[in-house]
Amino acid sequence: MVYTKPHIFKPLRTDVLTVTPWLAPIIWEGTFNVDILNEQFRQRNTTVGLTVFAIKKYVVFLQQFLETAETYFMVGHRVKYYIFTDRPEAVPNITLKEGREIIPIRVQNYPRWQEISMRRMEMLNHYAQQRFISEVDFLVCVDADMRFSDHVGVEILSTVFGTIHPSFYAAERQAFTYERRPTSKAYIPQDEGDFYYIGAFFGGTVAEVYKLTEKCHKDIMADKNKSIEAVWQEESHLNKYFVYHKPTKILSPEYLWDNSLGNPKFLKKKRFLAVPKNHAAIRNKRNSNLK
Ligand code: 5GW
Ligand code: MN
Repeated sequence: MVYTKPHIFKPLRTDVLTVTPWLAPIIWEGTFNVDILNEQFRQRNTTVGLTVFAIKKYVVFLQQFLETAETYFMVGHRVKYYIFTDRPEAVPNITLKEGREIIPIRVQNYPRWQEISMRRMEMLNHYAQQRFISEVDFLVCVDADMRFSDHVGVEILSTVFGTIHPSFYAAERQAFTYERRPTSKAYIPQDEGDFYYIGAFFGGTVAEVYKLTEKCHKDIMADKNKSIEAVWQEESHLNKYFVYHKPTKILSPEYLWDNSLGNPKFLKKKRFLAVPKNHAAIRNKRNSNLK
């Protein structure tokens, strides 16, 4: 394999932070050589599970989600798409590349949207133990109202990873929409926290995603017993988890962008984009924090 040698005096990016104070890489275009990484992960015959929930009307997002994933997600590697849905018959029948497979998983529906969103932690935790552990090496857990629009590959894989929320990459701590009520298990004090992570994209090894989803689910249930619900549901609990269990890799906003946020200079690629929703048609009510 032919590639340019790294150079101590030539940092690959000087406009953005590329490593955290705990020495986790932050993944930006220009900081990695995809050929070297592909070689490493192919040598181990890595299998990646991509989990997505499509409950009720959200099945409409699946076609574009899966078609764009076939073009951009983990190309050349083994992939299992785990589609959690109450309507397995509505999962589109798409021709997949070799080594890739769609696995619908029937799950129950919950009447409140907050519950649909939060219960993902419980279901991921259950299936991590039940089947993912014997079927894949890494899990990548994402929202359904998304489309891939550029390369998303093995550079994201690590023991446990989170993604910087595209609305908060430049924000100060006090502006992060962490849960600030001490009665909630998701509470984060004003002087703690590193980044504001988005609930729509996280992952890691099956063992680590098991631990993460178990803690988040237990804390969600503890809150429920005290009749409190964190301000941004499971995203608040994920942020709490990452304060005390630092991610081993962090994905830059290249990995979760929303075109309504414009085209900042530092953003060299838009890899995974929010699909604009007709909020009235797709759901009853909710104000997104992707604004
Ligand atoms: C329904 C109404 C309001 C909010 C969420 C839903 C909903 C979410 C649903 O009916 N079905 C469903 O499968 N979901 C799952 O939860 C999808 O995977 C969705 O991507 C995820 C998070 O909900 P989003 O995408 O509406 O949340 P935001 O914060 O990205 O707008
Ligand atoms: Mn979403």
